[in-house]
Order: sequence, then C-alpha cells, then structure tokens
Amino acid sequence: MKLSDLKHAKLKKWVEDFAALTQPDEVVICDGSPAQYDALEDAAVKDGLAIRLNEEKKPHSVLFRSDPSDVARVEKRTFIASKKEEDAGPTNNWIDPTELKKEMTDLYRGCMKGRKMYVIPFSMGPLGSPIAKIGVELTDSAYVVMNMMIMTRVGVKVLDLLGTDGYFVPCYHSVGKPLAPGESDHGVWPCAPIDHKFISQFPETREIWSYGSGYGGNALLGKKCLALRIATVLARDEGWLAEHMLILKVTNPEGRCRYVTGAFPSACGKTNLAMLKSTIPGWSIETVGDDIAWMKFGPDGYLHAINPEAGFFGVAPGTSMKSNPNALIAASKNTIFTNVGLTKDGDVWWEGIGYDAPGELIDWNGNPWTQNKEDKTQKPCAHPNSRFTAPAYQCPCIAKEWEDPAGVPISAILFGGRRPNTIPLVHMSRDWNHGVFLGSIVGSEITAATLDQKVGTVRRDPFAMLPFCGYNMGDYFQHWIDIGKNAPDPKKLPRIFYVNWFRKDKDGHFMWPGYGDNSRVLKWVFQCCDGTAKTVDTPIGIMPALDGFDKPSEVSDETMKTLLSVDVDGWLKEVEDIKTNHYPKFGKHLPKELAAFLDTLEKSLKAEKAGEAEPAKKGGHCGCHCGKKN
Ligand code: TSX
Ligand code: MN
Repeated sequence: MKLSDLKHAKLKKWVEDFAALTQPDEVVICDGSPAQYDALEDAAVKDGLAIRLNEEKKPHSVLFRSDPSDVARVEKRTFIASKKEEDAGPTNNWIDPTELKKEMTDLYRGCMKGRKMYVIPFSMGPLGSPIAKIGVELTDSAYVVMNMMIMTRVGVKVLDLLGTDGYFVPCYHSVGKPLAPGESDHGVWPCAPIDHKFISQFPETREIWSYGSGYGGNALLGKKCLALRIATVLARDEGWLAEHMLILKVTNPEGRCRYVTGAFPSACGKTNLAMLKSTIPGWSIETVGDDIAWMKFGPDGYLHAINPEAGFFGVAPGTSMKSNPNALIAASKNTIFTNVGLTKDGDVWWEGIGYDAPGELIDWNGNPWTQNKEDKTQKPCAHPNSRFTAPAYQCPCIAKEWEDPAGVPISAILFGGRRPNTIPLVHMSRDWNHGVFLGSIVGSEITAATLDQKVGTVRRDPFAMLPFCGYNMGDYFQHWIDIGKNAPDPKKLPRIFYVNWFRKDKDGHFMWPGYGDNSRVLKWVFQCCDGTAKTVDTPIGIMPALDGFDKPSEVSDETMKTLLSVDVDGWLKEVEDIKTNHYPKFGKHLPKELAAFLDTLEKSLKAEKAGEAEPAKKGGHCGCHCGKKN
C-alpha cells in the first residue's frame, strides 16, 4: 500500500506535511497484515535491535533491549498544553501550546532522516463500536509499529472505516535520532536525551505530539496518550468515562454473571486481579481488559464498558505461574519482550518468574549475569519495569464478549490501594457521590522516602488517574459527580467499592492471603449488586457481616474480624490528611459534594467514637442506589 492509495484527502495531506517536515527516506502505510509484522520483525533482528527467541520455547517472539535512559514513562516530560494553565490543573505539567508547538516543530525538522516513517491507522476499541475511537500515529520506530499491532487494531480495515473524511486523532511520534547517510542504529536503541523528550497532549485540538522516547506509554500513543489523556477530554465533553480500569467478569455457580471495573495505583497487582483464578468452587473470573475501560450509557440505561486495547503491555517481574498463570500463557507466543533477561537457550527470565535463573544469562543491559542469592546488592537481571506485549486473545481466561462492540454492562466499580492500616478489606459506598469520594482519595502508602514524602504517608493517586487526566483533576471529579446526576436511570448506576488487599498486622505480616482468594471479596460484591449480601451499616459505609462473608480457612476468625472492622481513630486521621494535604490542592475546582461528604464522614466517625452512634444495623442491602434495605 502506497501513500497515493490513501482515499482520505485530509489524512493524506497531513501525512505528506509531516513527511516534508521530518524528511524520512520512505513513507510506509501499515496495512495490519501478518506479513508486514514479520517483515518488521526480520528487519529489527537484522539491525541488531531485537533478538529472536527460541522457536520451541517462545514461538514467534522477540526480545528488545532499550537504552538505559529510556525505560519508563517520563512524567516530568509529559505535558498538557491547554490555552489556560488552570485547565491543565494543579496535578499536570502545563505548557503554552503555541510555544510548545514551535519548540517541537524545530525538533521534528529533519528528525526522520535516514529512517522510514510508518503511518499506523488504529482503532481503540472493536472496529465500528459506537464507543471506539480512531487514531493515526506517524512514527519512525518499527518497535512502535509492532507493539501497536498487538495493542490496538491496525490496518486497512481502519482506513476503510475512516472512509474519505472520517475523524481521527492525529498522533506524531519520533524517537528523535536522525541517521546520517549510510549510518544505522548498530543495535543501539534510538532515543533523545531527557530534556529533548516531550510527551505532549493538546486537549483543545485533540492532538498528541511525542518526541525522543521509544518506550511504552511515551511512544505507543494509543494507550496512555489517546485512550486516557485525550479520551478523558472527549469523555468530559460527550458525557462518558475514560478510565484507568481493569474490566472483569464474575460468574456465580448458577451461571449468572456480572461485570466489574477497577482502578488501582501501580504495584497493586491490577493485571493479576483482572486474570484471577477463583478459589471458590463454582465461581469463576474472566478478563475483559487489564488497564483501560471506556464506559458509556447504553440504550438500556446501564453503563457499558469496552476495553479499548487489544493486548496486554504487562510488567514482567513478579509474573509467575503462581501469581498470574493466565498472563504467562498469554505471553507464551507471538509476544514482544522488552528489557527482560535472556537465557542461554533463547528463553526469557525475570525476577519473580517462579524459578531460579538457569546458569549464565544476559541481563537487560546486554551483559553476562549469573544469579547470586547471597548477594543482596546484586542488580536485577530484568529491569523492574520490563514488559511483555501479548495479544489479549491468547489469554486463557479472556471472556468471550471481550470484543463486543456494545461493551459489557457494569454492575460494580472497585477502587483500591496499598494500605497497611486503616482501610478495611472491603466497603461499599452508600451512594454514587460517596463512591466518587472513594475514588478521589485512592492512594498507596509509600515504602521508600522521596524528596517530598516520608515513609508511611499516603501518596494520593485519585482514581489511579493522576498521570493520565488530560484536564483539571478537580473538574474531573465534578465530571464523575455529573455522570451520577445525569444518569438515564440512577438505579442502574454501578455500585462503588473500596478494597484493600494489603492490610498488615502489628508484626508486619499481610493479614489477607490475596490473589485467588480475592474472589471471596468479588463474591460479596456480586451479592451486593443482587441485594442478597449480608451487610452491616458503619460510619464509613456498608460492610460485610462477619457471618455472611466467605472466609478462607487459613484466615482466623479474629483476623477476619480485624479486616472487616472500622478503625475509627485511623479514619479520623485519614479525614484530617484529606482535609489538610489532599483536597486543598484542587481549590475552587473541588466539587462541593466532596467537601460536604468529608464533613459528614467526620461527624459520623466522631459520633461513633463518642458512643452516640446508632448501633450497627444488620441486614441485606438493595442492589441499586435507591437506599432501601431489605
Ligand atoms: O497482585 C497481587 N494481588 C492481587 C491478585 C489478584 N499482589 C501482588 C502485588 C504486587 C504487584 C498481592 N500481594 C496481593 C494481591 O491480592 N496480596 C499481596 C500481599 C501478599 C503477599 C504474599 C502473601 C499474602 C499476601 N502470602 C504468601 O506469600 C504466602
Ligand atoms: Mn496502567
């Protein structure tokens, strides 16, 4: 397929203009064919940028090693370029769009010399779904093309859907390393120095301009840049939700199912939860998505979610047959590995894979590496942020409806974080706005001191969206409140829960076994949606009655009681922390409903402490937001 084959005049002109600026040797249109993927893979192997893995161990898979300076998203070089600084808000890096475009245009000038420019037409979401969106990424990185072909739906079908004048989100990307005549990468991952890296979002014109990094969310522009930062802006304007959430399906022993989404900060095991193996006989969990959910009200009045992605870009370290067998199987073939260890026999290895490193390996820097368990200071073989890029359809527990263009109706939304104390295993919000409050206070306790935070304090990451919201976070909270207000049928809104798998006892041991046993929490969530759960009313919301919760046998009655009790003093401290350190950041953009809820919560906690509270009320709780008890 050639540039002259593009039937979309505006797209063709846009591609030609960027090629004129960046001056690639050649323009290649990505048709999405397996043949094109294989040719890119062959070329990457020939250039020394990729290593083909053992065909027996990891069929049709390769390993890339990035530059040591280009191993993760770079938040300090990620910009929201709105006309007004206030529209980017207190939690984003704002930059003037006119000045940024000038500076980046200068960087883009001639930046693709000696390289090919690839045109990637992609759909975020099943092709033609009313919830899906189309983007086109122009890039000089074959690694990006290969990853986009796994993570999104790429090719001719997308161009057909665009027709002659369809709307697409324009996405520019360059690694920022032009080649002199005759020069090649010589096996060195191309990228630009840190202060030339830019990951820029223009929310008003809905454009993405990325320069200088070839890694992950910096470069695969469909994911964090489009499906989150730009999509949050589209969602705000069009009345839907673009969220950093997994989507899972729970089926009970009668064969009835419910769909649940969940937002968690990093290092909480979100991908593990999305692919959980239930430990309760008869109950099963399947996966719809592990990272992003787009939710829109359907004609039936329910919020329907699609997974805009087509693959998993998962963190490798810690992924084992014990922690997440489904992810390992998904990544057992047709997979791109980045920055993991390489074994002598052409297989991959990483810390936490579940077995010792076999003999001498090559580490993520390309150096010989032999495991020494005595040496606690040994550098890891795989980079802690090393990844697998695997097709979603290869996941053994992928739900059959994962590509349904109508999406799946959502019954429950989970929020969570790593909280060694205060936050119980699970509680349910009383109503939608209380649920928005729970989303707004999401965070994890920090375990290593940073420049601005002490160990033991909570790093807030509201809705797990701090790095991914394309506009003012306070306005984003308001959008969530408005979704509840404007719901076509408020009774059909999802119930909202806060979960915490990471409570520790006084000796520092985890109190909850987690992993597969989290299905027990999902069972209670399911029953809450049905209105059949055994519940108690508490000052912080609705919690499981001890006798109605499916306790794992290895957890003692006493531990279970602690996991499901309200720590009144801890919560009063939590309220104080939110009041003094969290909510003031949002100034006048903080919705009054959230400030009001915080006051109500404080009053109920103080009444409880003073012994003035009504005794805990036992009883079922209706599955909708009507407030009735049954
Ligand atoms: O992913 C995790 N989940 C969710 C699983 C569906 N992890 C790993 C977090 C880092 C990515 C967890 N770690 C979970 C969890 O529920 N819980 C814990 C803490 C924990 C660790 C070890 C044990 C128990 C809890 N027990 C033993 O190792 C025996
Ligand atoms: Mn994510």
